Amino acid sequence: MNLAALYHRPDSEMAYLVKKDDFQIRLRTGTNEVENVILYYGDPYDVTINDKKKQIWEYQVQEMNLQASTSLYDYWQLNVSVPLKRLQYFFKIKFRNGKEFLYDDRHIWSYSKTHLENSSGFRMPYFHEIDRIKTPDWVKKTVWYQIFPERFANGDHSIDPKGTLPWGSEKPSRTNFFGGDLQGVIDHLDYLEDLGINGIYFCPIFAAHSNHKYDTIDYFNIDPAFGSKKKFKELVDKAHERGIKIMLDAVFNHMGDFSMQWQDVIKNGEKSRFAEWFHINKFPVSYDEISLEQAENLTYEVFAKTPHMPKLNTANPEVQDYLLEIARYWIEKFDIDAWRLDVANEIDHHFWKKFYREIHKLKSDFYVVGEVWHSAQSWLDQAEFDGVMNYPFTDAIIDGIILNKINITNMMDALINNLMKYRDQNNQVMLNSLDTHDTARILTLAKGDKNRVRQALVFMFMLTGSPCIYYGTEIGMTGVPDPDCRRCMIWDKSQQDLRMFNFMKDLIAIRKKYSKVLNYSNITWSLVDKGNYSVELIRELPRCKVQSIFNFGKNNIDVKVDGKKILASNIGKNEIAPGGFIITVTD
Ligand code: ARE
Repeated sequence: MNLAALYHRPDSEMAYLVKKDDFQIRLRTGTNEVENVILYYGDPYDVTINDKKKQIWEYQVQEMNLQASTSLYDYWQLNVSVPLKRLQYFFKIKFRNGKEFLYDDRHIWSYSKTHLENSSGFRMPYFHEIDRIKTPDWVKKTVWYQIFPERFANGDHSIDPKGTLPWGSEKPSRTNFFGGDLQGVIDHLDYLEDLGINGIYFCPIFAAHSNHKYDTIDYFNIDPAFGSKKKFKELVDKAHERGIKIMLDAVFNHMGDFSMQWQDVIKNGEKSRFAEWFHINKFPVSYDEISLEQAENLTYEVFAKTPHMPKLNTANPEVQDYLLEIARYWIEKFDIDAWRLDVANEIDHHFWKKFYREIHKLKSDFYVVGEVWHSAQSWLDQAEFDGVMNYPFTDAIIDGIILNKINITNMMDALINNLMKYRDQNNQVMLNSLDTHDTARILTLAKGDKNRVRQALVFMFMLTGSPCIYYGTEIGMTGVPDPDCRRCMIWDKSQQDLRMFNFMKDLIAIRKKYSKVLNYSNITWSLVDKGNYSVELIRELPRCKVQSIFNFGKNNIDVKVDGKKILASNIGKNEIAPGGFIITVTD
């Protein structure tokens, strides 16, 4: 009996309000050790005085469900309604060896009448609706498409930067330009609408020096090589007409070194009115044409080791006001729907709390997603972001299905552990990708095995969270990590993988049509047969059950909802890969 594996924490992802009166409780136990868990719960003030003048708490009991299992832990879950907005509770845990234990706020002790009478329940003293974590519903129905603007399409050659190369004529480098712009995106909105995506996630579009624009010069203007504010307004309006939402990239951890603010610091040193906008350790700042190798000797803080990206001091009220003004400006003037927060994990919580509050005064259903490559509880628990770029999710699927670096048991463990770190409402709006502008493309990682890519995509689309396709994945583009993963989009149809395009189109249509079912957070994972690495994903829904069986050796993908086949993709015999999907939904 592994009592040390028992874990619960109130007012966290283990005990929280999902909806107004719907309280979800999770309990962790050692895997396969526990026969059942009974929840004792009720109103802390429901007490009677017995004949010995002792206060006896009156409670209800309900059995918890086994929600998910990993190699180490079982996760039990139960939703209870709490009309009185307060709750006291504890667990009675029956181990398979018959021993029973009470687990409450102060004890893990054997179950006995005495212990029951002297228990101290876990408490949720009062549920304030204002404290409940809320996330935008529309994101649960969104399939995103990530665009690296310089490489999507060149729609206006009159604004090509100096030295622009012919489209796709060379491999991308850290410094070359191909003239991608906003007109190019507008020209292809029909293409995107046909593909079926309903959200565009733009990498930075504000005035900046580089081809990636993460070294911002002016947050209040569109980069001249991309177009104008007028052109951006046209793009947003035309996207919204098509039901496509727009997410921009907020680069608030640092600015570019060609920005007016940093140039003033260079010129005026500590007398600069922006001296306190940055983290400067010594004046004059060591700055000239610094090579990366000299980055160690910088007298100011930067992003990573990049001298061209001086880090902003977001604890400075002036900087806060400046960044909040930017965030508000693009919402109020251009009606954008979401911000992706660059290097979100290196900016202070104090600023993000202010940011999230201010933004939602303008649009209550605005979507805020942080770039955090690791566990992100400290931001999501505090309602600083709605979700994060779910890289732990990405890496688990890549390592499990694409690279076979880990077996399916490890993959499921990683996915479940990641899921159990967050509340349902955060899990449902995670930004789920298989590749991005910072990573190798999925088809390159799969060494050209399109069947494997399709399986990974189906798996991703069947899971909780908002799927995001990196531009070009739908037509089979390849690329090793940045800058090679940022090649020019291929528009020559003869060079596009149209089979993959049609597959993606089907998959996106399914995801959108069945997003309520597929994004349902209450899922139970179980490993059907570790020997053959089969994994069964069961979603118990009010009206139907979603059963996804992943096992090796199959080579077709069938998706059925209520028994009706809605996606059949018989992967060609010559592409049989050690893996396949059968997704069936049975009544
Ligand atoms: C590029 C190369 C660098 C090179 C630099 C030289 O990637 O290796 O040293 O050029 O200039 C932007 C550009 C990049 C550029 C970078 C720096 O897009 O092309 O780098 O600026 O000039 C970590 C951070 C994460 C960050 C990545 C890049 O945690 O926030 O590194 N991602 C964002 C954007 C980037 C952008 C920036 C930040 C800067 O998405 O596109 O880069 O604004 C592990 C770690 C992660 C790490 C990840 C990638 O998984 O866990 O923390 O991400 O690897 O390295």
